[in-house]
Amino acid sequence: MKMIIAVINNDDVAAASAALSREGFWLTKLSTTGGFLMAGNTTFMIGTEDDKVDIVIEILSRHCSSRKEKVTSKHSLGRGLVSDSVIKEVTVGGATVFVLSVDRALHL
Ligand code: 2BA
Repeated sequence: MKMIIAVINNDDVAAASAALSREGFWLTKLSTTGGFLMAGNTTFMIGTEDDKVDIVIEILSRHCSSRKEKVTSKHSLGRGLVSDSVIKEVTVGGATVFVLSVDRALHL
């Protein structure tokens, strides 16, 4: 069994979670904050069988698009920037996906 942890842009959450549920996957959604942009995003936890991991990744890639976001220093305080005039463009997502092995999964 695997645990897929996927950080998703909030704009893609509704479509991605609906598609996963439609395909029969179980998921938990956590409200999270990116450490760089300090903006809200959503982290999915999806427990599934090893042979279904690629299906999940395919669904996520279909519904999570990458986009450019402008970053001002106010959003980047975590990196120690101080000038209000600093504006930078970063490419955010699709989705950032981690696949972890699970030793045991129990529903008690
Ligand atoms: P944030 O940390 O807010 O990062 C948003 C975007 O800013 C990133 O997009 C990337 O384009 C840029 N970025 C992040 N850290 C940077 C740095 N140190 N220097 C330059 N640019 C940087 P994504 O890579 O698509 O990441 C989207 C969100 O996924 C992140 O939001 C974070 O919440 C999560 N994430 C990405 N990689 C991660 C990792 N290795 N571990 C944990 N969470 C991660």
